[in-house]
Amino acid sequence: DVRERTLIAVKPDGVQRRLVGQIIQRFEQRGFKLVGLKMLQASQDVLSEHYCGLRTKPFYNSLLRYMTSGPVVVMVWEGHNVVQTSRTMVGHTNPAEAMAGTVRGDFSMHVSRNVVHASDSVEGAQKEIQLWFQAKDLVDWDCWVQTSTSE
Ligand code: YYY
Ligand code: MG
Repeated sequence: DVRERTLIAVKPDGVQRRLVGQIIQRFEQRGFKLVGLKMLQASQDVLSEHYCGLRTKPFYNSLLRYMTSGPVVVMVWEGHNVVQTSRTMVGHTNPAEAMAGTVRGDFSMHVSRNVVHASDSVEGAQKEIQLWFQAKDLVDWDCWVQTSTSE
C-alpha cells in the first residue's frame, strides 16, 4: 500500500543533540513522503495514551520524565511498507543491540535515550497518528518529480 503511513518522532534527546535534520534526511533519502510535521512539548495526557501498553513496566515513570524533558519533533511519513521499513531504519529498541546504519545504532548507546520513536504496526500507526495530529494538519500532496518510489 503506497498510502501506508507511520508516526516517527524525534525524542527530546534527539532534539537537544541537533539530530532532527539527519533523521529527516534518512527518510527523505529512502523515498518516503513527509505528510505531517510539528514541534511541541508533549503533554502527560498524550504520552500516557501513546505509551498505554507500557504502564506496568518498571521504566514507565522515567520514560515519561524523559519524553517531557524537552520538545519533540513529530512526523507522519507515507509510502510503501513505511511502518516496517522505518522500524528497520530506526533499529533495535536497545541501542546496544541496534545495527550500525540504523538511527539508534548510529546515534545512541542506551535504551533510556534512544533518540527516536517509530510506530510498530499499521494499526498502531493509525492510532498514534490520530493521537498526535488533527486530520487537517496532514498534507495530502502530489509528487510531480521522479523519486525512488515512482513506478
Ligand atoms: O517501539 P520501541 O520504541 O522500539 O520500544 P517499546 O518496547 O515500544 O518501548 C518504548 C520505549 O520505552 C523505548 O523506545 C524506550 C523505553 N524503554 C526503556 O526505557 N527501557 C526498556 N527496557 C524498554 C523500553
Ligand atoms: Mg513501541
